[in-house]
Amino acid sequence: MTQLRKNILLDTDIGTDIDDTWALGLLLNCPELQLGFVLAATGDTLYRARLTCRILDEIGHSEVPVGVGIPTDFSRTARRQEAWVGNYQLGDYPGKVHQDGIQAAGEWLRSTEDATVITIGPLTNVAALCARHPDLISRCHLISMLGSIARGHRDAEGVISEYNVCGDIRGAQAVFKAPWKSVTITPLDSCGNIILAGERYQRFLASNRPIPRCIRENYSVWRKLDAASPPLQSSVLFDTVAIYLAFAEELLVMRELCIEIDDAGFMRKTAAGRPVRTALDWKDKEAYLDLLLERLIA
Ligand SMILES: [Ca+2]
Repeated sequence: MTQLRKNILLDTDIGTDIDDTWALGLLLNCPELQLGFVLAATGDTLYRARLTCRILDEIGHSEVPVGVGIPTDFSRTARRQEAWVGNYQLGDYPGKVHQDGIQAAGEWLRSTEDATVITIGPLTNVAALCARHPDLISRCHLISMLGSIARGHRDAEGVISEYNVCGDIRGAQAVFKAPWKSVTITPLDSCGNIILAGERYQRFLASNRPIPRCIRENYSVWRKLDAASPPLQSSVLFDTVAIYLAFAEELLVMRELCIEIDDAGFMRKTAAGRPVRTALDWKDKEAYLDLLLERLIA
């Protein structure tokens, strides 16, 4: 029997760190997942929606509707892929574009069986969805790249207030209090050191498929604005792990933790917290890097 593909709503702050662009490419190449809606999150959400539309158009996926999410403080937005977006406007997208992305995302959730919401940015949009549609949220699963339990970036010991939490702490707290069917996260503990390098990166460079080509074009524009990034490997691909968790988790060490988010944006393990399926570490990180590469160039 063929398994049905999971229906996915992706909420993304694509266009600042480049890992969202890789995550979007990975998602579209996963046969287990059906991308049904993309919602642009945080900062200059119009720019992020234009970037999403141009990527989807370029790689032949303009069947996916795109929503402009709630704009927040633009000073948090580095428009690092703007040179690649160029003059591309929302009206150029052959697919559907929704100026009120929250409303349209709510309608999509209402008409979709057993949806999974994947969030890979600060949680302003998703908190608004929870406030407007608590009845819909109780039918959905949530998967997030979010937080830090015992480690920070690049396996550094110690807990930090992670970007997607501290980008909207109240939003993150509200999302954690909403009645999701299930909540699963990849904190920095598992996603903070995912890099394609060496032979894997060479194979990524050599692929002529539309998705790796589009990621490479964006990465070269992005990298010009990030002098710290080494030339012959990817940057850290945090958000790809949230995509992986939407169809498998056997390569990860998973634990059910009760988590609360405090007012400074730290995750605290406490009996009063919400149960969260948490990817704490890898059972086999090398196997994940192989899978990531094979999916990206498939
Ligand atoms: Ca992100």
